Amino acid sequence: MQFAQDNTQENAIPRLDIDPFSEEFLTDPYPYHVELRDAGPVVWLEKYGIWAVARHEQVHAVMTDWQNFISSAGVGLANFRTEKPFRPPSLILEADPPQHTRSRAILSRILSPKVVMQIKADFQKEAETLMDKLVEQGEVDIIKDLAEVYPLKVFPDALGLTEEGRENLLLYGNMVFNAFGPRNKIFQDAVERYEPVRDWIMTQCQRENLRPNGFGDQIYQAAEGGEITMEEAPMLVRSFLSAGVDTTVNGIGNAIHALAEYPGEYDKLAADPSRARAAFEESLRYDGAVQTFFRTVNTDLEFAGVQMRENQKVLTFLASANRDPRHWENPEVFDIDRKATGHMAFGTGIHGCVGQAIARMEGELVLSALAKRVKRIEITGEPQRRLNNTLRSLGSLPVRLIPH
Ligand code: OVM
Repeated sequence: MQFAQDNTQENAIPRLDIDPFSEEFLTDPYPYHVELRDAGPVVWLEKYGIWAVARHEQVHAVMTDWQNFISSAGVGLANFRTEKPFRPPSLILEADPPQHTRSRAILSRILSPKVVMQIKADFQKEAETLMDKLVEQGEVDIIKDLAEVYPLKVFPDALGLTEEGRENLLLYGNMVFNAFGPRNKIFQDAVERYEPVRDWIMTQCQRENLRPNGFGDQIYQAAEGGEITMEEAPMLVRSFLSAGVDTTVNGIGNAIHALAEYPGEYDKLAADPSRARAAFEESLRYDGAVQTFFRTVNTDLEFAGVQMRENQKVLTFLASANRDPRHWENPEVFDIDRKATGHMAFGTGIHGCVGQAIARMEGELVLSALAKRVKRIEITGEPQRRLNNTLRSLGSLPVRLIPH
């Protein structure tokens, strides 16, 4: 690491040549997070000419200051003020107030904790049925047979999507989350695989393809009520398709991976399945699906002792904040008894995950169905990573499920 001797800065700025989108980093980001956090509260990443924050305090500070650290210029590496977005910007993720406020109000109503309670019975039935089948099989792939199957069933059902072609959502999500990073090989491969399903995705956002009164149709009802325009409705449905599947697929995959790697923690859960919610929460802290998001500096400002300039990009390491020893005790330990609240896996502030109630419910129901049936999880083969510029993702986790 080098320290710049810049007399205009009160403190020397740590300048690192780490590439957070390299294969080495994405394969195991956690040792790099230590380096980033220890270098300082804010660091400059030479390779991309961007700021980065990796400590809990600064990640939280950036995330809660939406006026200075804006989203409308994109929440990936690209700056929409100077570069063409790879797709029309999201009306909620890549927006600031007042546009963001309008979109957010609709989505928070559709995904409110009250609504989530009303669909819980359906989501639970699916989790229990699927787990019965997996335990019967005995030898399964947690990713391909469970983590990719469950969210791809329950969430599109709630949206009101047709049965046919739902697996296309995985290719779409994979591409969207890669697109927050640089135009590297990982991104190029994802775009290539998504290209054939591009039209299918946008077609699913049309009202005639959404079951009456499902989440998707409710967006159109909000448009009828004048909250947004009819042209904006399919774009908000697109947000469900972008953010609602890959996130929970990887959240569930990472949770069971952590439990399989910490048999002592799994024992606690298997002895008391009512701890499923706490176990899922801790897995979000320990190995969350969404690792990073960017913001854009709206106006020249000073932050944590450094002078930032309008239009500069700031990379926030959510998953590093979640293991910052300045905030957590023994952060490298997966401990389902810990109070994991305050983690950044869902972000925080006005852009904090609007679907977090439904995400938590999916995680809880899957872990609880597992714990009720399975005494022990044995990893039977090398877990395979699927590298993604934003998501912490496994492609395969072969296990044997030993029943009670
Ligand atoms: C969206 C969107 C896409 C990806 C992620 C996300 C985590 C939102 O299109 O609105 O939130």
